[in-house]
Amino acid sequence: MVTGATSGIGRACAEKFLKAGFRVIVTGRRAGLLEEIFGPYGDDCLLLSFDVRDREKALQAVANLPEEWQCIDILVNNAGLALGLEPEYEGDFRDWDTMIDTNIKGLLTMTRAIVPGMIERNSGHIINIGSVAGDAAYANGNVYCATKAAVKAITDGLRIDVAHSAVRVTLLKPGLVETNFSNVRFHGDDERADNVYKGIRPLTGADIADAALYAAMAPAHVQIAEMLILATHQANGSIICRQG
Ligand code: NDP
Ligand code: 8X3
Repeated sequence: MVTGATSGIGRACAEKFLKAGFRVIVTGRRAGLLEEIFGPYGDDCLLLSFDVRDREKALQAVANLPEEWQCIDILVNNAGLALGLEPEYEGDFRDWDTMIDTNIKGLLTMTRAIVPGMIERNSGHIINIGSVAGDAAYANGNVYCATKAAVKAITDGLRIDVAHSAVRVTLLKPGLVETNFSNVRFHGDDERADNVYKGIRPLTGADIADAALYAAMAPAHVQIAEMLILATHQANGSIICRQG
């Protein structure tokens, strides 16, 4: 299952896993996009449209999975977003709530819904999409960085709690990936979004999907706990060397 498969990293993960022969449950709020992208995969895909912030609906979606889709081997907990890039003392309360509800609480809801089955089967893999933003705050990143720091702690906590089982837990921490992320962050200001990737060759969703597939395909005794994946001219969340 890949959450947030309608765009960017989630879409690339779903497509990469499909190519590798997995059957994939793809989720996102935009049902039309799910149909457009994944409809052609036919029986290899199950399309589920729900908002990860709607706990009732998310839990129901998992509880009502058709029988042949109930044993989820891998959950890519990807749905998430940044909203705004402003000093903390000027932040927008609604943006903060949306980020916290999606990036932290939504990820926890999906984890709580799916991990018990993995524990019961003594098999499974949770791949959480964190960020370099969770390693250290960068200017004006404040609440978004905090949500990704929370994803890091939540992932580490889960890894401890399932260590008695064969379930594996991976945290992927991408740096600059060119997706719809910045358009969403800047509320549709495409020019401001484009500037984020000026003068540097950013990562692509496919680069992150490669890392996810690598972690998933590692031998059963190997747990890729964490990967930090940066663009070549990016050193951390704050230091980006732009050319030209
Ligand atoms: P995109 O905006 O391209 O994709 C975000 C995906 O998340 C969409 O499929 C969207 O689907 C889904 N989503 C957002 N909110 C919800 C919600 N409430 N319920 C269900 N699905 C939701 O951005 P990215 O692919 O870049 O982002 C994916 C993840 O990667 C995020 O967690 C982000 O924080 C993380 N990340 C991104 C980086 C980057 O530089 N791009 C770097 C590091 C981490 P829909 O709108 O259809 O619901
Ligand atoms: C997304 C990467 O550096 O824009 O998490 O926050 S960054």
